[in-house]
Amino acid sequence: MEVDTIQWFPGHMVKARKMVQENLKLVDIVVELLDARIPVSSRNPDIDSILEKKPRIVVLNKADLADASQTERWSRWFSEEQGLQCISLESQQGKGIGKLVGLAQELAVQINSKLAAKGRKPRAVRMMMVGIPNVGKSSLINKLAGKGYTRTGDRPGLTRGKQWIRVGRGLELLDTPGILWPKFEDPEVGFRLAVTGAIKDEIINIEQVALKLVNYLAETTPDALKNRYKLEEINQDPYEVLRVIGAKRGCLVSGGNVDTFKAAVIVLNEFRAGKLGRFTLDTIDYF
Ligand SMILES: Nc1nc2c(ncn2[C@@H]2O[C@H](COP(=O)(O)OP(=O)(O)OP(=O)(O)O)[C@@H](O)[C@H]2O)c(=O)[nH]1
Ligand SMILES: [Mg+2]
Repeated sequence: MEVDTIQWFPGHMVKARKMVQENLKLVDIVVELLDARIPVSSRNPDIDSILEKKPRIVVLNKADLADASQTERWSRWFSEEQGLQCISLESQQGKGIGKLVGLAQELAVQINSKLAAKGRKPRAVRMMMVGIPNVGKSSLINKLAGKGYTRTGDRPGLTRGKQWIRVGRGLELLDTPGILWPKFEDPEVGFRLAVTGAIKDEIINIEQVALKLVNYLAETTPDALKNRYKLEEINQDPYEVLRVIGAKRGCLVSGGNVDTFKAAVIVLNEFRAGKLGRFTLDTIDYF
């Protein structure tokens, strides 16, 4: 995929960063939400300078869509090489939420014991979530705010106008997440963000992304492609592969030609929904 297939708005990046920095002042802990399929590509490249020394938990979300052993390796890499607490989650189903609350509560205890050492009273510890578009921030907030959790009202003073959700004893979550734009000028990163659904379909070239996906699958896991679309063999030309898939799925335009755009949409949507299997696109050799 060429760089110019994506329209890039640097203005958004600056605005989003400012907003995150404003909210950062109100919280004690940050949850950095990443897509388990692309733990590097879904990371804001300036994250360390934005968050500075704020205690942080890295969450690899959408673990249900990623390769399990890769997720395990990435988790260890984040904790062993980056010194960051890291867990994996499935926000949509709510799987693993307890782990997150548990970790945050451990941090809260540490934060309060530091306060106590300075002679200050314990207080609710607050956290916020940051992540790129579509990574699952709202899903995670909804799960955290769901049954058994209560939303706390506005508090005058310091946190004026902000809504907090009580997510555990002594722990509150800011209910507006911070959006951090990924860095998608790099064509490979752009492809990975597009194929996982982080960049709006309106601003990507869907057919080009699907062609690149077909190439990727043909190279790495041809059986996934063959099984899903009942292909005897995979043509070297990805465009031809799309045509065959389109024909099988009845994507035709007048004159009997195959609508490869429709075929591209099908392949992309099915890949994103995990119907071709579980994939980690940012892979790591870490044992
Ligand atoms: N398979 C799977 N899908 C998920 C998971 N978490 C979220 N999703 C889906 O991903 C999509 C985006 O989720 P949101 O929670 O809206 O993401 P967001 O980060 O709030 O997105 P923006 O508000 O646009 O920045 C939705 O279709 C969710 O259902 C997950 O763990 N697994
Ligand atoms: Mg959202």
